[in-house]
Amino acid sequence: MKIDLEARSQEKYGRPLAELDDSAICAMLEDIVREHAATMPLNEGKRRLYYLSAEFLIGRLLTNNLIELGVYDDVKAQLASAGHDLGAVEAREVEPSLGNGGLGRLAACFLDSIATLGLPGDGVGLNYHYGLFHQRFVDLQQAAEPDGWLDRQDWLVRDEKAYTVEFGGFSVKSRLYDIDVLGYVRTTKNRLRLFDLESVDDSLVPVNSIDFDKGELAKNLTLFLYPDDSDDAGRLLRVYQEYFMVSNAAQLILDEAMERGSNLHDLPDYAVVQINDTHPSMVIPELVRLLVDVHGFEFDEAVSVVRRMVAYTNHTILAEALEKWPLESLKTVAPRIAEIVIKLDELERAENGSDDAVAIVRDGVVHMAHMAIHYGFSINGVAALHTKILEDTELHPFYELYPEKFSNKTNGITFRRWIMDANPALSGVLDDVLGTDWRTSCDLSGLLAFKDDDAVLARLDNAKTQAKASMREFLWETQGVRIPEDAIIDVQVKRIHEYKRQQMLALYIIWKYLDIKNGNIPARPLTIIFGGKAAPAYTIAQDIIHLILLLSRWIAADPVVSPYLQVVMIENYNVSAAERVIPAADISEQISLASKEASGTSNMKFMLNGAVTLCTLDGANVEIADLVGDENIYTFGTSSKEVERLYAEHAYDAHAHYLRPGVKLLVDFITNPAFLALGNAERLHRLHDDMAWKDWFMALLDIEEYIQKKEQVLADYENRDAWRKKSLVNIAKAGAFSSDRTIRQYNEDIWHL
Ligand code: NBG
Repeated sequence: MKIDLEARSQEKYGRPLAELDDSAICAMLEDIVREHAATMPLNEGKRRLYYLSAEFLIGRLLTNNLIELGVYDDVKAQLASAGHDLGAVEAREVEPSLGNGGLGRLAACFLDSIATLGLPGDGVGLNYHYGLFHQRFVDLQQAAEPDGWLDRQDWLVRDEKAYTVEFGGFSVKSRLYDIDVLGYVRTTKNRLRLFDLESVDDSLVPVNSIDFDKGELAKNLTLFLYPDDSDDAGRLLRVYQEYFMVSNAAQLILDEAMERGSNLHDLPDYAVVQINDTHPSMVIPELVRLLVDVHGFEFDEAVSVVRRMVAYTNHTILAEALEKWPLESLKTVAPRIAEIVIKLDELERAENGSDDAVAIVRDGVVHMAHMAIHYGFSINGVAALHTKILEDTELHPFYELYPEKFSNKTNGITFRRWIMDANPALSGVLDDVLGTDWRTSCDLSGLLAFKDDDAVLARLDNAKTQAKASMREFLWETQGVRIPEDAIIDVQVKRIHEYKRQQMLALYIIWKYLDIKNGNIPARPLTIIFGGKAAPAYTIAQDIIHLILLLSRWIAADPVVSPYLQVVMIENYNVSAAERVIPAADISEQISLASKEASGTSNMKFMLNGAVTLCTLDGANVEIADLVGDENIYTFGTSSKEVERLYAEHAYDAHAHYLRPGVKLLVDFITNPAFLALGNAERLHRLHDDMAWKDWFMALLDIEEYIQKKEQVLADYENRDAWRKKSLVNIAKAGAFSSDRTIRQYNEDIWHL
């Protein structure tokens, strides 16, 4: 592809490139990419993958697409010679926040890899008008504001396909928008297909608030990703959204299969559906419904067709995230689907002679995961440990029924975004040292040969310095904070959740603060960076944010401690922020309570960018530890086996741990009078009492070992040569976590495209 920006500028704006502002250039580049993508043919193949997901956290697309098209360097150079900076141009693009965190970002990485491998496969989801809320900090607390993106985006292309979705008592018309998904240096593409409502009404969303009337379904169905589900109206709206998504998806799947020659009896030869977590699992009864009611199939045959084409990925063992909907809700939303679900339940009970433990409908509640396992042909976990826990414990009765359906597919990340786009300095060093093959193979193991090469180690170190400079600039511009140049950068960025234990890092900060106060002056400054949103209905998570913000302010105001310790909580952490912060990190905090983090994917991004991991043996951390070896990672904490035992036997006594002198001191700091005066006393008391009496995710169990480990990490950092080697080994071993590898495995074991 050849681009002449000067000519284009004249054509579009009638002005020379040098005179355009960043927004105009951004819009022009988006046009160029979109128009070019429109001419690219789709990946073809008899069997097509439909990756169904309620979330696609795609991030900004411009730079990424320029990289995929292989024109990034050229565009950058043309802009530079006209006095423009591509970085500043790219910052003009709005970021769609169509996801929460790992689950949605994984879906986006997967789309990138599916396209890069040239496989025929599209993402299917919803075109939310407002993504996850925009986070602001007001009075040291999280405030949630609507995050509209549609009116300022340039990628969605209207598709002529449209369907009718029948709900109980009314029906709606849908509208489809596509975003082209390009693969790395490929001439063919896939699409992300987002369904919207024809009759949606944006004016229902009040300015500055994410509260809205949940009653007017024909107008609000696609307004929000994750409407607050702490009340019945919100939960019901979720079911409406999910059914809207899968009904459209199922109609699209049948349509396209027939267009390509399927008689529907052979549908599994034409389509395979991957259900990303339980949100899209109603696609099973919906496909059955369409085959029976619209296409005249017998129920049994319809079921047998659907069984051969649906696969399910589980992303969590947390009960709160395994959806269970009241049968009554299904009856309200889609009565025919409720009928089919009941029949599927009866059929399963008859076939397996099985009991309530694995039932789809039990006590008036529909277990979505159970339906997906019985009627899907594959179920996978997202890291080795997670899959093992599913097989041995959480889903054990299902594993006994269908051992052949279970497999592991350890998550991955796309190297296009997470190193080529996010870390040009490091990418450049890798090109020089390894040649550019790694850009397609994602194999970085050649780096190991340079473990003792001072020149290469120095170059890697220099890339880290550049990444830190870029992050410092970003944090100054967007957050108004200055980071010391020589600070160790210690980062925990992810959704705020007690199981991820941001509160444990907060306790470490208190410990460190007191330690410095006691005269133990660190060798160099430590900057601890948090980023993440707390679900609006999740009170304790908001309390944790409050504590972090308060600690940040408290420490910044302390003249003795502040030169050595800094706490930063990034406002509105998102994919764009991640791209600036992750490359700069020295320490990657992956400190979830063992057994609770299904995989984690930021752990992989940090590793790829040369951070050293400080972690519990949870999720994919276990695999990282195996790969890099003991000397290149810091692990601590109670094992997942022991944690499972503590839960099973109700044997964890939070208060006993709290009463240990070293621990009590830290927890009680949260409610010291000066602190209470500066912050929100209600939040601080609640958080304190929760930790002292409940501590459901056992932060107090691991805190002492965590503090020790972290101090060891900081001491080891001072041995700069040894640390650089650790960093090199981490980068060299990260190839295992390329999502290209993950997608190859899905394809070989599950999809067979
Ligand atoms: C998340 C897990 C992460 C995992 C991602 C992607 C949900 C429900 N699950 O550990 O918490 O990395 O999924 O698999 O968001």
